[in-house]
Amino acid sequence: MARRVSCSIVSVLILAFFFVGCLSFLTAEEVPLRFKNASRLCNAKPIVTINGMFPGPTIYVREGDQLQINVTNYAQYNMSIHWHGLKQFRNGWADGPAYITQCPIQTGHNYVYDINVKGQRGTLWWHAHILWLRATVYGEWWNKDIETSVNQANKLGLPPPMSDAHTINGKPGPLFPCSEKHTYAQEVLPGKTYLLRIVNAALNDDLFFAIAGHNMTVVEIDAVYTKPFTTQVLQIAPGQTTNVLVQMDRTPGRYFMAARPFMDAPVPVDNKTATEILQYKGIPDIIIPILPQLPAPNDTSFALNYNQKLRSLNTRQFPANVPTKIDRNLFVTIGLGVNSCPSCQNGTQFTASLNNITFVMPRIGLLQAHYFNTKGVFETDFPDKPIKAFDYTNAPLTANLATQNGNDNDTEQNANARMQGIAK
Ligand SMILES: [Cu+2]
Repeated sequence: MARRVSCSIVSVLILAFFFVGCLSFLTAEEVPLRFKNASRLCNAKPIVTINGMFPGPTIYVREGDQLQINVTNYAQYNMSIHWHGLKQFRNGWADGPAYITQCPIQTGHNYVYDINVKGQRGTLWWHAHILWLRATVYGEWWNKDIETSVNQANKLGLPPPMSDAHTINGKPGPLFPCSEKHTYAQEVLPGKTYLLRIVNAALNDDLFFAIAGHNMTVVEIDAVYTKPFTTQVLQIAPGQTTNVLVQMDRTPGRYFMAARPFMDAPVPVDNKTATEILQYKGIPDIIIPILPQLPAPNDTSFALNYNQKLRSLNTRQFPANVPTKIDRNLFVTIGLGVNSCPSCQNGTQFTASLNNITFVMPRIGLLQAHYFNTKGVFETDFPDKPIKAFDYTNAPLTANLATQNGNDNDTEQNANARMQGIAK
């Protein structure tokens, strides 16, 4: 049976946050739309909220449910909602990335996402999906308007500005200024085991996460059961989810949960520590919590070790059905190129690429172009391997780092301007 949820996007920027669990379904009540100022780190700014909430509401569904989510955009930016990690089997129209599977929802318009939840169980999440507007309900906070800052950085060819804080449940924790009253404390009962649903909602940062004094048993990642393993520290990539079991078996007290980025390349990241508090019932707020030990920000061996522990559960009930017959081999390198940019500060601009080809934002959704067989929107000759072989992993890279455009009909500046609603 279809279930219908109304979500209203409000305010200046957008934000969203949500989980799919295997619990019962809650119908979100429609909440009157309102612009909302959020304040963190002594700075207030307007942000987009969903149903007036920051972070947005949680949606609980059962496996097998069909969901209809009616998103109405009352913000002044065009945007869409991406249902991150939900497998949209032959259902691409409901996936949500703007200009990929749909045009963004314009201000004052709505779009109904029709989703079947099949073959997945655990935690997934949703968020706004257009450029850096996806930063709003995310796990990072910028004091300045992030859309403006990113546009300025792009014009100058500079890396995007670092965030001012990571957050946990929208809050940076008491290690930050003006954050005492914005600290999240989770009350727990001694002797119980809790399931924590953890989402890395940062834009680009891999994160370490730990709870002082407590081990975590990883049981599910990205809505797939894993072979359980116990660890003191999690590593979680942006967009990834991890469910863990935690036993409250320590001396009742207050313990910090903490998150900080992992970065072992020479790239500046916001390496401050976000915290929230695990608080045993009955323990007064005046007790100062203990901080967990996190690996050093550049601890490559921790990262390699941790990732080797990730295995699917692979039981008869939950098999890992990996296709073993290969029809066509693809070799795709993901990289950061450097293109010449005469108007940029250093005459160059960083450019993300696959097989040294840069994506250029199209004028209409790619799925739409595919469906209506519209020519000139995308090309179908993406190479099975990089056109020019190079040393893919070693530094320093001295070869020509320039990329090619995936679409000859447009410029990136035009595409960016269109996304901001400046050009049509
Ligand atoms: Cu996503």
